[in-house]
Amino acid sequence: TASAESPVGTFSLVVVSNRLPVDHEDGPEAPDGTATDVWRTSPGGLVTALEPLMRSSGGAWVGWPGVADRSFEPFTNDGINIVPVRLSAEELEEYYEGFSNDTLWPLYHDVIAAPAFHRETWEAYVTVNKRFAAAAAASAALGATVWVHDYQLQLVPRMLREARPDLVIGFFNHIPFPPYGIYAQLPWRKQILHGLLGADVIGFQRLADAGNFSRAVRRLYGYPTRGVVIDVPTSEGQGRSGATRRVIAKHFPISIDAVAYEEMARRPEIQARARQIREDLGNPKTLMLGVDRLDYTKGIGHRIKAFGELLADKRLNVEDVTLVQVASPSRERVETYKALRDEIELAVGRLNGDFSTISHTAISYHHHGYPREEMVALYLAADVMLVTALRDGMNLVAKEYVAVRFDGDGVLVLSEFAGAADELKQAILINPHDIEGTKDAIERAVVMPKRERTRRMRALRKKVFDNDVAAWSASFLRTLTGGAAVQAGIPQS
Ligand code: GDG
Repeated sequence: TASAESPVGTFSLVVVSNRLPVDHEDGPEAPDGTATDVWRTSPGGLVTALEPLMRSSGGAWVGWPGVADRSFEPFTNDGINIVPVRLSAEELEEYYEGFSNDTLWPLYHDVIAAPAFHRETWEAYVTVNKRFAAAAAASAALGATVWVHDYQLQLVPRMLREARPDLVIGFFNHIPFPPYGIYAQLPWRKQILHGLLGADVIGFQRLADAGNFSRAVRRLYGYPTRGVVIDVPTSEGQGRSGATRRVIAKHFPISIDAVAYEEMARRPEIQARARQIREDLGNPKTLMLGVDRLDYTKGIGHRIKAFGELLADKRLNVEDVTLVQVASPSRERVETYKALRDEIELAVGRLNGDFSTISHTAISYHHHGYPREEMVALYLAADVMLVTALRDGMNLVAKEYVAVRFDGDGVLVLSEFAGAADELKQAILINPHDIEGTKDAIERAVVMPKRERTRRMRALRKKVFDNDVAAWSASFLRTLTGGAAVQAGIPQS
């Protein structure tokens, strides 16, 4: 039963994420002079994955609409019920840019950048998590399933459970969960675990992430864990009754809508665009590609260093090989990201200054976001895809490249520190910190014989098409609702 003071909503499935699947824009002025609202669907992977389910189950999506200091009433967009959560500009700075992106993000990515620990931003994180939890609780029907996403909302599962013990609560962490030695730095390490353990199922990208999480729970709370099951006392801290809840912490590697990517790649105009891209670059023998948000976790600097040394060593020639690097703008108000942009652009400028000729540019660098069609044309055009992340939850770019290559060609160079490496074992796997090893891998990719390319790509494509994003969400939800049924004593077939 729900506790007396919490209102109960009407939706049987509620998804909660920091950003809504729609972006707000100011529309034209209405005749009475008031501004109208225009909503555009942001076609992210998560929306694609959950759209059919949201429609068929009449689900609701709770999240921030992308503009600060504005309140919006719930509405329906494309058959999905949208519940906007208000954030002030100050909260955005403290909860989102501060605690989420300047504390948790670097901490969870192996402290590649130094995490900032500030008590004020933590307070804002708690306040905003409460607001998301309240909005989700008010939307969820009795006994509904609520699926909370990502590191910005780790306190929401517990807050929800306290308000609404009737709910089935899932959480999925899109980024890595760090080893205990790193996680332990967090001043609020116990509060975060307590927050997450409010869920029935906690999903991670990799087996290792789920293991790191369970280890942290054992170290900080001493709860017994058996495989994927953690026994959590129902009244933590007191627990004298000995009653426990079963929480599942397990890996569910996220994926993409592989068929949609392949379909796009088969469109004649996209193939024509791919040919045009190669031609505009002077038809290099080998086109290499990097596609990343401009983020220090993506190892863009390491990639550029390896490429520069290959040119300097004359193992590659600028007349033959071009690297296209798309670095899409990201978190531009966070200092570390401003510094990273300067660093990368300095490196690109130097490398081009040293190696480009009038007719051949070594790195074609683009600090832009592109339409999805253009990304697919770039994947199609690229002989070698470079994913050199220093740490990455999954890395969907690697899977998108594979899905697009219906021609069975193309070579993927993939960091073992990206979650995708657990599945995509037929890529050329690298340790991006090992510059010599990375150079060898890039050279190997450039000269790889066609037969080997095809053999590897066929195996990679099987992986990506077998575990697509629909399979991912189905598997998570099956575990979640199955798990709840087990707890309620419902026999499972
Ligand atoms: C987080 C985790 C995990 C990039 N630039 C453009 C563009 N993109 C698209 C890519 C891809 C997505 O953005 C990036 O996804 P990634 O998985 O590579 O990385 P994160 O953004 O860091 O995502 C990650 C993911 O969550 C899912 O759980 O895999 O590990 O860090 O889809 O194609 N798309 C367009 N224009 C661009 O310029 N249209």
